[in-house]
Order: sequence, then structure tokens, then C-alpha cells
Amino acid sequence: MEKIAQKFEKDVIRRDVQWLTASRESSVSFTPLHALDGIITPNGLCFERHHAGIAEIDPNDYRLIIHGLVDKPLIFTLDDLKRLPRVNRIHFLECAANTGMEWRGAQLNGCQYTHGMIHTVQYTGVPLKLLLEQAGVKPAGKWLLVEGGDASGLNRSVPLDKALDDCMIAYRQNGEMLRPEQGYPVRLVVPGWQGNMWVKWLRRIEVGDQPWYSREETSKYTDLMENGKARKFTFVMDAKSVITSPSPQAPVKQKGFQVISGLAWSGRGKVTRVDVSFDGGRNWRPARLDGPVLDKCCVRFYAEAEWNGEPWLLQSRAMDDTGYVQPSKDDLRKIRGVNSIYHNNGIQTWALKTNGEVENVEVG
Ligand SMILES: Nc1nc2c(c(=O)[nH]1)N[C@H]1C(S)=C(S)[C@@H](COP(=O)(O)O)O[C@H]1N2
Ligand SMILES: [Mo]
Repeated sequence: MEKIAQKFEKDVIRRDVQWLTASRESSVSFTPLHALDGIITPNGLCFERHHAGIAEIDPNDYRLIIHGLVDKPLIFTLDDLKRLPRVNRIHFLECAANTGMEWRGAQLNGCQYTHGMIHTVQYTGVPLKLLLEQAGVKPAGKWLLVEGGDASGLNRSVPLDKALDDCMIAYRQNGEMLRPEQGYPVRLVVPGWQGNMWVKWLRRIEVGDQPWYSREETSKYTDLMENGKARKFTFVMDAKSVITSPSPQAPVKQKGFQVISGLAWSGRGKVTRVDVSFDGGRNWRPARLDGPVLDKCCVRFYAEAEWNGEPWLLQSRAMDDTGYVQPSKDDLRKIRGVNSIYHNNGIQTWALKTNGEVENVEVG
């Protein structure tokens, strides 16, 4: 069975963009969105972003420390965490840099590369609230420093309110234990917020009264605006969507009935509606959301149509339950300029050509 699947589906893999990947240690690989359906990303296909390679942590040696402004500093082993009441939650994780290469124009030919720094996984773990309650956060405690056990010791400041709301200490993804590349044995889940805060190989949580202004929230993960000022702490991933098929890596093979398939998500809540356009945003029609519509999670949308060889300019536009509408790239650039890297949630355009090939383009 496995051999046959490997033979005929062997192109369904994570891929790198050579010029983006300076070394294996500071690497990014992309989810093959064009080859997937539904909402769940299979574990072996989840994109990876490492600042200092993949840490190897013996689960028997694993420890999580909680200290700082707490009544009782605590150390948890993996078994301690597994003994606590657990929850299952499905959420997307999107790197803030997803689509970051497209600020100045259409660049990469495939949704794997333009939008593939996202995965949607069912996590099993312990609500962070539970651990913080056990430690007893002192009244002055307002922020957490969360730190990873990899060589970069990646750390970020997380507001206490978010930690108490829906953050999770996760040790399973889609049922099995976390993959090493996803932070085995324990990672932080920060629903709806930028991937960088989802610290892998989580080893330390310090409670403090203000943010730490660490490297990853000052020199990185700030947004250089049109006026030259940098915006800090843009934690939430705004509503966004992409048509995954047809797309440059998934061309149209036959005239006639077509299923347009895509993903939409919002870090602020639930996706309420997705529209699709076949003419570059002049006319829109509602797509059909299919399958679970969950909080801070990807939804699958479909739109059916006849194609008779005419050129299409395919777009999708997501809306969420705060009333927010995914902006056009031009509208986004009016506020953000083109010097940004992070948080590009502009509407994607795919040009379907008369021969069925699809290209990454922009409409003016
Ligand atoms: N310890 C640690 N945590 C980390 C990182 C890292 O390099 N080290 N990368 C972050 C970034 S930038 C992102 S986008 C996500 C990627 O998660 P993934 O590798 O599961 O896709 O993990 C975050 N957590
Ligand atoms: Mo990231």
C-alpha cells in the first residue's frame, strides 16, 4: 500500500524555496496546499520554520518551568502534563511572513510558496490557564515570556489575558505525539496569533509585569509602515483566503465542470463568508463553506463553475464574524507600503489561461 502511494503521490511533499533558505538550520519548508483538501494538514506535510534547526529532546529529560511573578514556581515533567485534564482544539498556525515575498508584486508561482506557511492541526494538551492557576499569578503579573529549548532559545512576550483565554500547552498533533520538527515533546498553541509565538520545544514560562522586547519582537516581527515607522506587537493574523485549486501547481486539465476549492481563515474568530471572483474582483459570488467552521481555524470553501477555455482572473475574499473583509493588495499597500515582510493578507489573483495553465498575477 505505502509503496503504491509513494509512487503515484510522491510529489505531495513539503518544499523549500532555495534562495530563501540560507541553511538547514535557519530554514522554512512549505505545506503543499495545492494537493490537499478538507482542513486538516497531515503531520508529515506541515510546513516547518526553524530559527536554529530541530532540537532533539529526550521526553524523559523534558522539563517545563513556570516562575517569575508567581506564588509557587513549578516544574512539570512530560508525565505531569499528561496527567492533567486535557482538551482537543483544531487551529491554524500561520507564520507572520506567509505571503511576505509578494509585497512588491506577484513573485512565486504556486500557492505552496505564496500561502504555504500555514498548517491546520488538531492539538491535544493542557490549557495554559490551568498551569498558571496552579502556580498562582501574582496581581502584578501581566505578561509571560515563553522560551524554547532549541539553540536559538526563541522567546516571545505573551499578554497574560491571551494566555488565560485560549493558549494551550500541546503535546499531540492530529492524535500522535508532536513531530520533532513541530516542537516534540511540547509546544505552545496561541490560537489566531502569529506563528512565531507558538514556541516549540517549550521549556520556560516566566511571569512578568511588562513585555520583554526580545529580539523576535523588536528587530523581527515588527511591520515597517509607509511612513518609515515600525509597528510592534501585531499579534493577530487577520482574515485571509486562497484558492488552492486551480492554482499554478494544480492547472485545469479539462474543459467543462470545475470545482474551485480553497481555504479561508481568521485569527479573530470564525470565517462567516467567502466570495469568489472569476474576473479579477469586478463581480463576486458567494462560495459554499463545507465541513466544520471553527474558531481561529481554516475552513474549506468550494465554488462550482463551467469553464469553456476563456481566461479567468480567479480571486477569493474572506469575511469573519467581526465584520472584517479581506482587503485587496492595493488597499493593503496604501496603509502598509511595500517595505513590510509580515502580515500580507491581501487578495490573491490566479490567471487561468486558455490552455488551462494558471499563473500568479496582480490586477491593477
Ligand atoms: N523554539 C522555537 N519555536 C518556534 C520557532 C523556532 O525557530 N524555535 N519558529 C517559530 C516560527 S517563526 C513559526 S512560523 C512557527 C512554525 O511552526 P511549525 O514549524 O510547526 O510550522 O514556530 C515558531 N516557534
Ligand atoms: Mo514564522
